[in-house]
Amino acid sequence: MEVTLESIQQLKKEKNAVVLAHNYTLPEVQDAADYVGDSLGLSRKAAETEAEIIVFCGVSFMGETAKILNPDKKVLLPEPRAGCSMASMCTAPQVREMKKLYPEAAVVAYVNTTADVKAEADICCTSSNSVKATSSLEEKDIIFVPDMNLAAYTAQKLPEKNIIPFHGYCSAHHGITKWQIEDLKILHSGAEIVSHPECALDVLEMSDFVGSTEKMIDHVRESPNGEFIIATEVGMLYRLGKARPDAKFYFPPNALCQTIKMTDLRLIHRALNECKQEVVLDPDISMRARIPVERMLSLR
Ligand code: CIZ
Repeated sequence: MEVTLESIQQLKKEKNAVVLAHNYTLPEVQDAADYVGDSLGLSRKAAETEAEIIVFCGVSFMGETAKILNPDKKVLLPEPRAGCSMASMCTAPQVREMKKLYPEAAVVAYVNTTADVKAEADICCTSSNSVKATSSLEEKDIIFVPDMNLAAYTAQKLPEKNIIPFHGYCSAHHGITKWQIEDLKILHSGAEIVSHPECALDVLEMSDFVGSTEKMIDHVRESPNGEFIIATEVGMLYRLGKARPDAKFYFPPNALCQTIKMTDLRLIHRALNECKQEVVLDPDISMRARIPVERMLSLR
């Protein structure tokens, strides 16, 4: 049977399901989704939805976050092997060790973490609210996991805090070098440099704008410029192109997350049809992880 957007719309109606997709997913997946966005927007949508089934098109920590917020709903991850290399770099025992070393410190966990790691945190954050989440804590000492680049970006914005980073990173963003950006700038001297805070600090320092994927799209939409060097995962081209069909976008050649591209229309159809590939979490971990996720969502 041919899988079409129409057949997915039909299944969504029959099953009372909503499809959420990250900005890096394949264009066909974004077209099938009810909402496409960054981690914060997706978490908010997951928390608000009335649908009985959430189909999460992204990587496993995103599906887990939706399940943490909706323990009584079915959350389906169409491709359960779609992991996040950064999330798998940091384990709960490692965070507990850091807590022992810095007993006075509070823990900020980027949402790109497993549920077990979130369960160890005082607050979660995304790339769009890491500064707000960190500054909402009374403690001066902050253990920040797992992304050392987001930690460095946040530390630069909050000199009053003592940020203790875990040494994790996103392979797609950490692999973007300032030399690649400089080369692109030589070729396209009028282009604005728009970067994601998972990039290394030397890339951020040469950027005209830094923000989460959704903030990058908002920035590009509003900018009078017609050319942009984009330091994030190449899947963003689809939304950027829709936001600014008149503009030109240049990406570093290696900015690719393979696992987020594993989900396609066929897998979404199968997950919906068979109601399989459900995200299952330990209820105790899930309950503990919900506290820092909700604390983040309550930030205004
Ligand atoms: O969509 C983004 O900006 C990513 C990759 C993470 C986030 O925190 O939203």
